[in-house]
Amino acid sequence: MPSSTAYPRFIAVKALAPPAVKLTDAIAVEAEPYPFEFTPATCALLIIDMQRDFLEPGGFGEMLGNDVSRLRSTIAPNRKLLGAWRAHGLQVMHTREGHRPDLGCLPPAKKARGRSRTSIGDQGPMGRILVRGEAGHDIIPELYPLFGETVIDKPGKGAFYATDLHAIMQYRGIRQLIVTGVTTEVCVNTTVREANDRGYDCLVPEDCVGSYFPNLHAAGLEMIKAQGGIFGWVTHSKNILAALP
Ligand code: TIU
Repeated sequence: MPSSTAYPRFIAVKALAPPAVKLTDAIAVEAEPYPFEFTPATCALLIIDMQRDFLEPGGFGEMLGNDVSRLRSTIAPNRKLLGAWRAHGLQVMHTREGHRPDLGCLPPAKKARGRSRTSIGDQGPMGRILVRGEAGHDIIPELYPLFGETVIDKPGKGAFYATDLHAIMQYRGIRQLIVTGVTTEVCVNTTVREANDRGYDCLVPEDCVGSYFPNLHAAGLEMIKAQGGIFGWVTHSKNILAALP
């Protein structure tokens, strides 16, 4: 029999040692207006409306007269953050803005807004614009949801209005959100405000949200973090990645 000293006991003990920080521990992320403290196990990544209709030519975003290429810089940082959330087994949720094929959940005022030649529900190059089940309504392939990740179909700009998002968060014990996606001043901002009024803390990584308008993007972030974090916190995704165990 070899003596026990032949075994690399020290290395084995090191390998078995628990991580210094657990996913159920609170950690702090450098953010504005002050560090965001969160518990990864109860903090979901909520990716707003990264749909072909907003990020690709021929969809709703372009129909509104926007340069959709402006949103594409958000894809790579979102992929990185999503990869980290998945690797840690943390909760991921995606939203899609759109309407029932019968347009029953489309307010007539939203249909009429903008006075454009084509509007929501009309045929476009990626199918009927902003209609559930159409190619343009779906999430871009780069960030496509995995089986088991929650997808919230929302008729409005906010992810809580006329959806079961709040109930799902309650059932799963989600208390904080990292909110990313498009657009900063419209659906991201509305969702952060709705979450804030329901008692949730929201952290927005500035490189993972985007707008067709740089000035509104900046203002959208400013509004979230102003007045001591009136709606939430703003950071860069590198700070979140650095803070994860
Ligand atoms: N138009 C615009 O900036 N945004 C939207 O209509 N929806 C979302 O922000 N998702």
